[in-house]
Amino acid sequence: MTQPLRIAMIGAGFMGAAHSQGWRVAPRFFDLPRTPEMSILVGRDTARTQQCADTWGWGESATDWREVIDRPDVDVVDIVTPGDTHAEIAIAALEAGKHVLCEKPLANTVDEARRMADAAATAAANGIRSMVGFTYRRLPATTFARDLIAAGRLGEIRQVRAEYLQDWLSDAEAPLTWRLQKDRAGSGALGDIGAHAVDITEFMTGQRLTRVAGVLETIIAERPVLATSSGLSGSAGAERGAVTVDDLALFTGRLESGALASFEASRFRLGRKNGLRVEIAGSLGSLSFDLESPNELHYYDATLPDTEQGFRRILVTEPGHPYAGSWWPTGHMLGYEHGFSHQAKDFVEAIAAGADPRPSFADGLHVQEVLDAVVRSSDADGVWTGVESATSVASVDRVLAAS
Ligand code: SOE
Repeated sequence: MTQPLRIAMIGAGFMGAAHSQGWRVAPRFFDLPRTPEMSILVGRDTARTQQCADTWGWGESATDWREVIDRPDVDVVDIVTPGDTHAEIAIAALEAGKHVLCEKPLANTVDEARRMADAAATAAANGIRSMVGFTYRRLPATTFARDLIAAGRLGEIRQVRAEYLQDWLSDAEAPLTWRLQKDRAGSGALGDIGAHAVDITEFMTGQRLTRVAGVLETIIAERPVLATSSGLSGSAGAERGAVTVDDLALFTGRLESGALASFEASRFRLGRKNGLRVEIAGSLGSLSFDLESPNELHYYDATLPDTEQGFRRILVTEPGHPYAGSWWPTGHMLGYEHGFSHQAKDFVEAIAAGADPRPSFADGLHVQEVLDAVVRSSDADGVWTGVESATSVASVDRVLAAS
């Protein structure tokens, strides 16, 4: 029997269901050094939270997160609430000595993210670990792409194109949920899905963005207001309210090496449902990934004779591919939910090993700084804008990696 790791999860929405699945399944497929125990689910509404706890497999439910993070029988706090609450909960949990997993984007503002990264650094000195939930890093295909690039198989990185395309807001009558309100969500497509595109680019290339130039657009300015006061769910009435975030973000960035990357985050690309696509071209080859076909990585090897060149579809389900060996026989596919199990596995392993996992809160802060630079660039009509402290964070990482 391994020592249990008792988890309290704050938040009971879509991400709550996804994280629950990750915690529940990870110990059944991976041989973990400590067993995650789904102890307490915290939500706002007593009856609904208990119902979610029963459905998802949590031991008990509660409505006061402050009380829960102070409980001695809680080791890990998993935060899956809207962005405006991340900083307060994460800092309090770290100060209470709990390991913290926080959904992306880390916060709604750079200031909040910086305070969170500072709290994480202080806690790390006392053996408390923290991590941000950029789960798409943890798919076999994306991790394998990172490994190929790190091994030099693409040569010098020359160009990146990263886009995250959805269409669920194309309907002008879709209601004004919290994701469309700046005070709750921080930003729109930029923070919700553009953050993934930024993180996956930096993860795969091993480089950070140093400058950006971009434009943000709100395509539908007003939407039907939800009947509930929270704006989280409920039916929409005749009243309309202002959308205060972007619907579409287009930007260009420069990586540390000087290579250019182009980004698009849209919830208006009709027909594209959850298309996180990344294409990276180097001097020796290219890689292409599309989340709508998550088990495939397309690899173009320019070192082959001209007559044999062409994109090769690699089915990333071999036992030798990252994470894949613990699941099904070759060719039996993984999907969206598996990233959450891999996230749970990696976090538990880091805690047990006494190691700081990635993406760290410092990584999350850096992504927040990129998003903030895009907003500042857009406000200034698209001028090139420096990503605050990119160099200092990058050099801190290099020091950590070397130690
Ligand atoms: C939004 O639609 C969303 O659920 C994001 O919030 C998630 O991070 C992304 O994985 C899928 O899309």
